[in-house]
Amino acid sequence: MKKIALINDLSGFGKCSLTAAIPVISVMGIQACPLPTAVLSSQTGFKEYFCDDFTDRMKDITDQWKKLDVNFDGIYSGYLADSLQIEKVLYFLEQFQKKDTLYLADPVMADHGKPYGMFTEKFLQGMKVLTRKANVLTPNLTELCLLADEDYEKMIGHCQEEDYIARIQSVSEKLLAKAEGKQTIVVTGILRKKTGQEYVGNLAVSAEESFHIENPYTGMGFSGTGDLFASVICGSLVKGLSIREAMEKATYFLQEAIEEASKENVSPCHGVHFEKYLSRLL
Ligand code: PXL
Repeated sequence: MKKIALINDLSGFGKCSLTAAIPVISVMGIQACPLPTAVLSSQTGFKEYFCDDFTDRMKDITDQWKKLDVNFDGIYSGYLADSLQIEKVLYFLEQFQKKDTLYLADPVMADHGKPYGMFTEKFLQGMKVLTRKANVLTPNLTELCLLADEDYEKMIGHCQEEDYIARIQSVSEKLLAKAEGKQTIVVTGILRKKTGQEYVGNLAVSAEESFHIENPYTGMGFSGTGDLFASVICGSLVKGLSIREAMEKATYFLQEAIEEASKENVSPCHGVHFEKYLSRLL
């Protein structure tokens, strides 16, 4: 059976990180091997939360796995609490990243132009190093701009223009040029208005191809949808699907769950009822 190492936190509420990745990877017929980076009462978007940081345990788990002599077909790293955790992931990659391992890095650090609590200049520099080692990157537009040293506010100033997606593509290409090997960048949650209707889309850019899939935007964003999206991409690519097939699968899985949560006014920090749609990934 194929295996994916999931380097992410375990949050009791918020349907994100490991509680999103484990069910998705499992239903896709792949063994999910969680390496928890922290255990939280809920994701950090809640007003208050308890967090038990696992930074010190990350190397211990990595070393024990090394002794087990296991191999991974995929490695997926998500939310990391600080730059020390980035170093622990780099150590994990030294042990387990082989030529044919698919490494997906989700550079979680900001959204809608605002950095998350863990963000520092040092964290960004660490994330730049980490993401260069990835085969696939899933930044949102804010994270793409941070990684490529571009001005996010200036970029979204062009959101009503014809060439908005082409502009995002050229920033992605700038980042691709800096990477060591072949990479695919999937820019997630791109919002734009066309003829009075708002759309949300994802743009995939690699050396070979570039394409953009978008759907009408419900006006609401929910905790964990980025993690669910990245999990489907990672599982699909490990199973040998193309990036286009992977993105179509992720959209088919999430679109209705997001529409339903928006209609039912689900509290955004609690996340969508993705459980009802897991069978779409079988
Ligand atoms: O969904 C990203 C994420 C994962 N884990 C934790 C978070 C967040 C986003 O805020 O707080 C703990």
